[in-house]
Amino acid sequence: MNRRDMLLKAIQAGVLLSLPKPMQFFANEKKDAVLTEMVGNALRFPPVFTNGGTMTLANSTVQVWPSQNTSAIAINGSYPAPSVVIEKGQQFTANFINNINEPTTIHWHGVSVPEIMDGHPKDAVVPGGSKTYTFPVISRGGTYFYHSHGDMVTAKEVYKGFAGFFIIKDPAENFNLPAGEYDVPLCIQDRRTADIPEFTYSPGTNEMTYGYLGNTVLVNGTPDAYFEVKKTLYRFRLLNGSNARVYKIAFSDSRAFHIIGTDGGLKDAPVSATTFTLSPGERVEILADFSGDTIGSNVRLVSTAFTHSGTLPYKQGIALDIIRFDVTATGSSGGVVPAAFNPITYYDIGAITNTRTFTLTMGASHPMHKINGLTFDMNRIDWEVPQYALEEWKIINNTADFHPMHSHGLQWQLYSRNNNTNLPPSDKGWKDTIILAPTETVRVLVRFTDYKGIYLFHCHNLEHEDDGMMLNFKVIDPIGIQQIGTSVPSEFKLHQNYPNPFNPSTKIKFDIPKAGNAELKIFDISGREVAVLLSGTMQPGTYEADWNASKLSSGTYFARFAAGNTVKTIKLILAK
Ligand SMILES: [Cu+2]
Repeated sequence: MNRRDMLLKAIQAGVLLSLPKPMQFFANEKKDAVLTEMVGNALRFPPVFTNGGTMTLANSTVQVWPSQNTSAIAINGSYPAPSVVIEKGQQFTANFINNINEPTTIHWHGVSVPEIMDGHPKDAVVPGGSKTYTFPVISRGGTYFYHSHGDMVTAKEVYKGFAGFFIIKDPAENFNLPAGEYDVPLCIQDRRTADIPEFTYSPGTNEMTYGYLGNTVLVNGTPDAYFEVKKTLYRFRLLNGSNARVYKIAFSDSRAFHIIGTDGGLKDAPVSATTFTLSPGERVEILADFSGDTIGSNVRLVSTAFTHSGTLPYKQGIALDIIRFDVTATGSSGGVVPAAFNPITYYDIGAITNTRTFTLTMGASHPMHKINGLTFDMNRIDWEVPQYALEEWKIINNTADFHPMHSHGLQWQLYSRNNNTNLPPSDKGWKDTIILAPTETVRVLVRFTDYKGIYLFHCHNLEHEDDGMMLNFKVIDPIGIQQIGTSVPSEFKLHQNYPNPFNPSTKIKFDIPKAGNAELKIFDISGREVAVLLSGTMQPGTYEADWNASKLSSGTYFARFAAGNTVKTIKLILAK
């Protein structure tokens, strides 16, 4: 057995490892707190993308470190890629031109888009080719992310620069949060001091096992970044755009801040915290208050050290500086910490119709990382999910590594970690990427409401993803709902069910005159929800739902239909 095999066996067995550290790592390791003694570089902001414009992907020369050139894979010559800032309800359009020498795609991470716009590697744009990405922005206001999703080249392309913000603003969400210069996106990416000024990407076996980790942090592409703040409240939108690095975010003086948003937008209320975990692909928004700081002082945002198996160079859990905030002036953002945001309806674990189990494993040879013993096959559909069905996805991490698991096509809700439902604030809310610590099991509640089609479920450690830790699933027609005819009705309407009384099945017809959210739920006489027949975005038409009540006892039930401004209820009699 060679050393690599021993290593992998040990990982499989969950054994903590202590391997010799190469000298080079120490020679280049940045000492904690060095940043405060350095002048550093003013935080950069990517240019804002003009909606309807062109995104040209090309090998480009960019300046990351002062007076040095870096070879990047950039969009419109910019690293990081231009930031999309768009209002909910608008149509997003980008003409993507692929001028690099391999097929690739853009994935709009966390944003709900039709299958053919999702950037699945099956829909790759060939070298020299182009594609118009266009979709209505229907997702919640929030901080999203776009990046390469080319087949087995995602990790390299993201590392070399192919990633940017996709920020959705929702004018209906007006909570007097800090805005303008006080609303600051921070894309956090790790790189290697040994490779400065290049983004050299050359993963070996260890890096395919653990992920390609760096030992220095760029924020919005800025090394040793500082940002001058006034003595007031700021909104920071944190995006982990790293390939594999997990950060434990905190301020250097351990001060409290408020967590206000997760992957899918604002939480139901701000929650005070002093730290949170941010894994690749995740976003967390915070409010930080500098009003009590002294002009001339500074505080750093850092990743604090945490323990993790493995002592390889650049290992997970090393302490890292992220950005220094220099307090330079008085001023007021006018922003507040609201008492609450809009309520989030949390799914009811008792209402799930199906549980799927996904077991993550790590093997001894490529492909190493598997889900249910499988690796990615572009042409294989691994499971089908009925639209609108509420499902539990139980993900079991049988490895000694972190796996940030991500699903395309929806925002989901974490239900528990190791059966603990008391979740930290960065986990509670709308999520599309959930970190699994070594040997951890999570239960996630999942309901696809917006689009049918083929989407991806994968690890967002990009080395793991490219190694095949990714599966295809297909969102299919909802169970028991059919569209009747093609005519568009003139008003929202719920028809009386037939037959009624019934045993055990009945049909419920409803009319939807215009696109939008619709719900059709069944309640028993005590008001308990017993079935969700529909919950999500519907196109105009007349539909018929089949409801099978074979598992319920005789009695009176109510079907409640809510769509547009209409709420209608009918009485159903189950007579067995
Ligand atoms: Cu993974």
